[in-house]
Amino acid sequence: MKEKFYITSPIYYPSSKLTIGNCYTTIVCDAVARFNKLNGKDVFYMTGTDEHGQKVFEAAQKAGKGVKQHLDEIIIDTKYLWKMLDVEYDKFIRTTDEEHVKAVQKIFNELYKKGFIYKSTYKGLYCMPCEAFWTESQLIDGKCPDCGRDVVEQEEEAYFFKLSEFSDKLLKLYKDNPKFLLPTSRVNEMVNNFIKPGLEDLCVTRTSVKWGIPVEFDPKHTIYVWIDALSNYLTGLGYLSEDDKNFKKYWPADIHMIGKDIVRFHSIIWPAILMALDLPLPKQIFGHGWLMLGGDKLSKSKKLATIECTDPRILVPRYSSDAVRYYLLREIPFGSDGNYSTEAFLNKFNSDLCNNFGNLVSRTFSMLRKYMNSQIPEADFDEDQDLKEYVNDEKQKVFRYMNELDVSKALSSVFNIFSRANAYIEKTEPFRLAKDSAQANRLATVMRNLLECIRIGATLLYPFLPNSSSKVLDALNVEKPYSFEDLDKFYGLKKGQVKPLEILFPRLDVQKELEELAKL
Ligand code: ME8
Repeated sequence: MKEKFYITSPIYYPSSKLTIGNCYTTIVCDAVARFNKLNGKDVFYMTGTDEHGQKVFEAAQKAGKGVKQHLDEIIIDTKYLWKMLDVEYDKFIRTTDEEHVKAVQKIFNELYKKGFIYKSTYKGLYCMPCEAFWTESQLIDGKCPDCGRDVVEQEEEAYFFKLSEFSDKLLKLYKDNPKFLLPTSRVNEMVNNFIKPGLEDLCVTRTSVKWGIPVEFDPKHTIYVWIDALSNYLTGLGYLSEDDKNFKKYWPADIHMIGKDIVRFHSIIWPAILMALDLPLPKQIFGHGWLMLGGDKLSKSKKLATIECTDPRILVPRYSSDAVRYYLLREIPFGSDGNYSTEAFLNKFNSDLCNNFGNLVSRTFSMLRKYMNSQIPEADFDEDQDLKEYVNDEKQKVFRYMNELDVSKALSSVFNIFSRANAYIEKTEPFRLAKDSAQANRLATVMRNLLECIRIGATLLYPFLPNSSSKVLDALNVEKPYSFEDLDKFYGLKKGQVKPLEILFPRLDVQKELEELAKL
């Protein structure tokens, strides 16, 4: 039986303005999910939308639409965006789904019955855009520590979750499971900023917010975002529903991938809720960095000070989904922030996708057509061991980095294979060998080795850039579903003729593109 692997991205607040910064989490998850599939695991990847709260309600009113209609339109748009970016999920959960709503009510009842939820009065400082309450000490210069906007004082009857009871259990959790929260710097942040100063009980209902899931036994209260939102990871698997086979099969999650802004909710509140429910905890929470623009987080609610183009709906049709995926996956280093600039995006397109990967494939295919009528040749299997060792080493590195979720370095190792193969062309000069009939065997070996480098590189690349890599693999007659098992041996191509292949990444005139994008 295959080993199961359950990975989740955060469920997004509904917005038709998702930027490529927002797309980052989902694309990383897609790459990690695909990687594990090729590695023989039974993968379940879930994403979705977080649809309750005052902000959503107000946005619908502003648009002059019913909330449900407003949301349905955005969700169509979001799903279209994931399709554009070649994101393949196994389930798209909406927190307005009936199954989710019912299960969240049951979760709330259960926590109440077990004595982890009680009724009291809440007085606090509330940030409306972030839908978060803050204590005085958490504010920065009197403003919301997350978004820097004003907070307002609010008081109301509310239910509370006894988060304060979980400090020791959480400290023990981090200590016993050093890989529970990654990168490890985030653990210090949680311990020093939140747990050591003392966890306060958490307000988990609102009476002022009508667009939310009502508490079943006290319906003037709606369940406040985080119990509702976090529970999606369970309810999307059918937890507490008639059909809970996915829950039984996939829970606990192997990875919750999230941005660093929501680490507190995932590594403090979420494990506390699960402990209270007596459920197993996720194995790992990974808080990645942000994509920044001119020193600020790239976000849908902030106005852009520059004319940078960050809209995937413009970038994908113009430059391909793989170009956008490549930039994001390469640009955000492990756990830190990365920068976005249109110019860097276009330059990377030219240097890595066009000059390295694209050029290797097109040179090799064109030489093969000229010298061998596109037939895959036999090789002298003993020659060029250094090339094979290099490819094997980089392949191992890809596995090691992916195991640590260092996606950027993994992708960089895949591209090292292409660089090495390009250097192999320079060194062996197949165009010279072709002129000398005495070198026919050597030419065959060189061409076969190049094709195998491309096969291995493209298979490793598939989780990251599924579109162009599958075009290449298809041209090499490698059939789907791809598998990393096929990479155990350097020689894996079947005899036959390669198919013609279009130019994968046509070279861009950066200056011209910048001017045209500015016009858009
Ligand atoms: O937080 N770079 O939703 P959300 C990288 N609904 N990641 C970014 C980013 C950037 N510039 N901007 C946003 C929520 N993100 C909640 C989640 S989960 C139970 C509930 C990431 O739409 C952000 O860090 O505000 C988060 O992981 C994701 O986009 C969704 O953000």
